[in-house]
Amino acid sequence: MSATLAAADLARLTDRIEQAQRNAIAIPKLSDEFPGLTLAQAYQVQSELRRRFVAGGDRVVGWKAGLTSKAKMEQMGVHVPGIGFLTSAMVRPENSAIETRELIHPRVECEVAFMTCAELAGPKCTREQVLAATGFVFPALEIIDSRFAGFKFDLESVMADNASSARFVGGGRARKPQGLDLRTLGVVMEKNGEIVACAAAAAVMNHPADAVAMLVEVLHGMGEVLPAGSIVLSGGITEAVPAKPGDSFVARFQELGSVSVRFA
Ligand code: OOG
Ligand code: MG
Repeated sequence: MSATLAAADLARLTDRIEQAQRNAIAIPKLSDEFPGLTLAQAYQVQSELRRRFVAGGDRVVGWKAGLTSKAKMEQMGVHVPGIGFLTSAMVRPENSAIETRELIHPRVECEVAFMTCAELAGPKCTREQVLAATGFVFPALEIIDSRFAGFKFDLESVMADNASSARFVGGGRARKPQGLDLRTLGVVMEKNGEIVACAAAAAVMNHPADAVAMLVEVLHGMGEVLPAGSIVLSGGITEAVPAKPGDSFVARFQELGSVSVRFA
């Protein structure tokens, strides 16, 4: 068990992330300023960020798993998955225009989203438990925006930065997971009408429900549970695609319909 951050360090590191996010100005990755930052300390920063947002009136509406596909891991050079929290301030309606100027260097990911109908908790969570606690799955686009210069980071820095969470959009058709094969579920991502990525959802840890199980286990380590009624993003199936003002994205999912977003 690594040492926890002293209160002054925790406040300083959390300030850095919060200011970078509020001002949409990139900062050096956190481990440059604080060498030796451990993963446990990084999650301590993330939890402090969450506490501040909730104190400011945001609601935690769910959680996300990140770096859960090989495509994402290779793209970012980080080969361990992690988690982040999702708040009411990050949700945008289907096909809405994302304010690009509020972000630093946004990228778009297509993901299978879960809506839970029972609590999930504990040190060991299985795919079967996740599926039994899932009310429905639906297609989502996540807009990530690393607060770090050049979108470059290590595992510790990115988890302190709430796994680059910025915005997300749900759409398509909600379906019960029973009767769907979430491994062979295909997705095609289009940017400005051209196909830019395609894959099957098994790219996410062989089964996207396994990413939710991983998330529950990491939450347990933080002393948290996944409440019923949580939205969970299971992680980008393909690599993330950069977005500029004027760009539009559509992810077309087999069985689940499509979800779209635009950038203003
Ligand atoms: C970290 C967040 C990754 C995903 O779906 O894999 C993520 C990043 O790549 O900036 O959200
Ligand atoms: Mg993601």
